[in-house]
Amino acid sequence: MANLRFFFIAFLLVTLVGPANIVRAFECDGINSDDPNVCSGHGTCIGQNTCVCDPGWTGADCSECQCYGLSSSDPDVCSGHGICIGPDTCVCELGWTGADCSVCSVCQCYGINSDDPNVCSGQGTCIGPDTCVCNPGWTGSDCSVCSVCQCYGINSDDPNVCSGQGTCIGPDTCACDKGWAGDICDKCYYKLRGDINEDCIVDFFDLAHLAATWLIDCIVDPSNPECLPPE
Ligand SMILES: [Ca+2]
Repeated sequence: MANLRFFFIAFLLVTLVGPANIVRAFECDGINSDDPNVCSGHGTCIGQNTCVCDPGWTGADCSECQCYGLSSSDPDVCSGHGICIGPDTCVCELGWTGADCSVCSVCQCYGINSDDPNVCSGQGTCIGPDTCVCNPGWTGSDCSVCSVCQCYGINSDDPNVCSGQGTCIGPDTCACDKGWAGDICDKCYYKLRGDINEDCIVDFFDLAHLAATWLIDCIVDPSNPECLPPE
C-alpha cells in the first residue's frame, strides 16, 4: 500500500506541476523558454541561457545566420546592399536586386539604363554603376569586345587581326583604329597627298615606290615588263 500511495502522489505532482511548468523555470537571455521569441525565434531554450539553434542559425541567442557564405553581421553580406534576415535570404536596399542584392535595378552602365536590352552592348548584365558582367565570349568594360571570335579568319586576340590596325569586336567585325578604314582596316581612311603606296603615311617609302615604278634601269632589271620591247 505504501508503494501505491507513493505512485499516486508522484502522479499528482506530474499532473499538476507538469513538464511545462518545469520548463518555465528557466530563461534564455531573460525570455521565458516557452516564449515564441526566445532564442531569437530561431531555436529552443533547453536550459538556463542555453539555446539550441534551428538549422542555419548560429550565435548564443540564435540571432545569426549566413547569406551566401557571409555572416549576417558581416558588412559585406548581401553584397553590402541589403540585410540578411534568414539563411540565404537577403532583403535588398532600394535600387538593388538579385538573390544576393548584387544587381542594381535602377542604375546606368555607360549611359544606358540597366534594364535596357542594349546595356553592356547587349552582351552582359549591368550590375552596378558602370559595372558590366559580360556574357561568356565577351569582354571589355562595356562587353563590346568579343573574346573568342574571329575576324576574317584571324582570332580576335591575334595581334594581326584587323590588319593590326583595329580591334575585332565581333564575328567579322573590325573596329578600325583612327585613320584606318575597310572591312579589315587595311585602307587609309584619309586621302593623303603623296602617299603613293597607300600605307597611310607620307614618308620615304612613297619615294622609293615612285622610283621603283618611274626610274627603271633596264640594264639592271632587263626582265621588267617596262623594259621589254613591244611585240
Ligand atoms: Ca606611304
